[in-house]
Amino acid sequence: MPTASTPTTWRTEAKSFGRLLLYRGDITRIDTDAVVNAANSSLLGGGGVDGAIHRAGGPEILEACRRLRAGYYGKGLRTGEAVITTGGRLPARHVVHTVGPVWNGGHKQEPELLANCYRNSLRLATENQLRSIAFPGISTGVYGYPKAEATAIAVREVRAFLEQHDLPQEVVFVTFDEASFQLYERELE
Ligand code: AR6
Repeated sequence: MPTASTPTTWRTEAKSFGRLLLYRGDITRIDTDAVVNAANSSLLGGGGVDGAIHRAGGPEILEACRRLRAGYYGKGLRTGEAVITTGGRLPARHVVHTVGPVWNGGHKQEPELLANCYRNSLRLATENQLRSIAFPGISTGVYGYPKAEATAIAVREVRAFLEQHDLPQEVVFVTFDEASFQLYERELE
């Protein structure tokens, strides 16, 4: 059966920086082993990337999130933590849900919490033997994290992790707009 969102030719369009790739487009169409969702602590959906992932992936993802809430994550997922579910009908087999910090001026541990999102998501990828994972710009939408700072943290954390781990082999940064793409490009070059 065809998936709701068929993968695009993203791979041929992505810009490659060794094990890091940069792609401008819709993360719900990327067929990496996992895509990361910029979720909220309820895990029960929202707008932005979260809404797009649940829409494209279908009800299986929400059911998996509800099961997590019924179990260990009864109080929800804390900022900086990450969990993994099925990808439902997405081209990606898994979704890693993480909760980014809400930007509050920068003195409420936002940088550490955002770094934790990347580290914990990558740790789940390693533990689940995933070869590839795609990240959106966590916290850079509704949560208001300044994009340049968030991009620097994302690239720094992913690079540091990959230096220490063979898996995931490949990490894709997915941006929606051209300005964000250029921020990543500058960090990666
Ligand atoms: N593909 C790739 N990037 C996207 C897509 C997409 N389909 N859609 C948006 N972006 P946001 P946050 C970019 O607001 O700031 C939700 O309601 C977007 O341009 O999705 O972490 C959750 O439930 C931006 O740069 O996530 C939470 O309540 C980035 O993805 C809250 O929003 C993140 O924007 C989380 O806010």
